[in-house]
Amino acid sequence: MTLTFTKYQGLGNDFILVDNRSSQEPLITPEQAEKLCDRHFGIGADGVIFALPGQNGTDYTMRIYNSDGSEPEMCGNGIRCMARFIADLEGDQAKASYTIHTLAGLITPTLTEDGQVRVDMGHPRLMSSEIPTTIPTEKVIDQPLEVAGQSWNVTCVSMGNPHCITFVEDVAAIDLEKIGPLFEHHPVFPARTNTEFLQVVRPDYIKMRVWERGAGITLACGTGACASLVAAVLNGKADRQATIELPGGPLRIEWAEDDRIFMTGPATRVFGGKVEV
Ligand code: ZDP
Repeated sequence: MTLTFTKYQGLGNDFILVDNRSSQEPLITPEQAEKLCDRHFGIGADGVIFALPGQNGTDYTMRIYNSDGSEPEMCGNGIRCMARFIADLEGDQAKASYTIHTLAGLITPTLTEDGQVRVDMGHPRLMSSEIPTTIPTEKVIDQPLEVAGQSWNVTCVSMGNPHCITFVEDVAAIDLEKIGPLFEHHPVFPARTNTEFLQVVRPDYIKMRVWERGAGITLACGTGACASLVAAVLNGKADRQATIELPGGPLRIEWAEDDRIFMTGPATRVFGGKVEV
């Protein structure tokens, strides 16, 4: 079959967007998505995102396949791209704000006048069972974890998807290619995990590098930036509003007093096309 797609990117975290309004199920399989994400034999992307009809009274439903074909619950950069994509699809009918159902619950992106997308990401979850992790404390805040023969102090936060955060002196010095997979597949994370390495430069400015579950090294991770701010606040290292500097550029993250997280950043159309799957 021929699939019509549009590519978008948010800080270099890139996605193939599919207009899936005609069906409740994604138009392609996880295996087909994995092939399309391949940077040499396919279109190239960190994941495929499907804009499906809404559920529970929402405007749309978002589903996503990672570049390895696995399905995460949520995707922060992806939902900014999806908001821009549906506004582009709807043209004159486009709204400033959309309600989107995801496997992590209701997410609400707003297209702002300065061309950014601000997303109400909902609440962070901290209970070990919600991450999920088998690290034997109720919450995992600054707990030791043995990885690659070294002890790391980790904090675990779920933004619907799992994140393991650790603070380092110099993010540039981390051998992500080697260490990332060892965190992702560590036996204490039954659903695997995304891993963020943070260098706190100032309480309102943090550098972050990420190894993503199912996608490896990416230039940015929205849910990861949100989880990182929460972890930095819980460890007494950051303000509740900060800029998270990713290899692909900065994201503005805010942990509001009512416990909701807001993420603000760009989302840009790259190109569209048709591909045989
Ligand atoms: O949880 C996972 O398996 C992630 N790979 C999902 C994608 C997260 C993303 N990078 C983000 O911005 O939140 C898209």
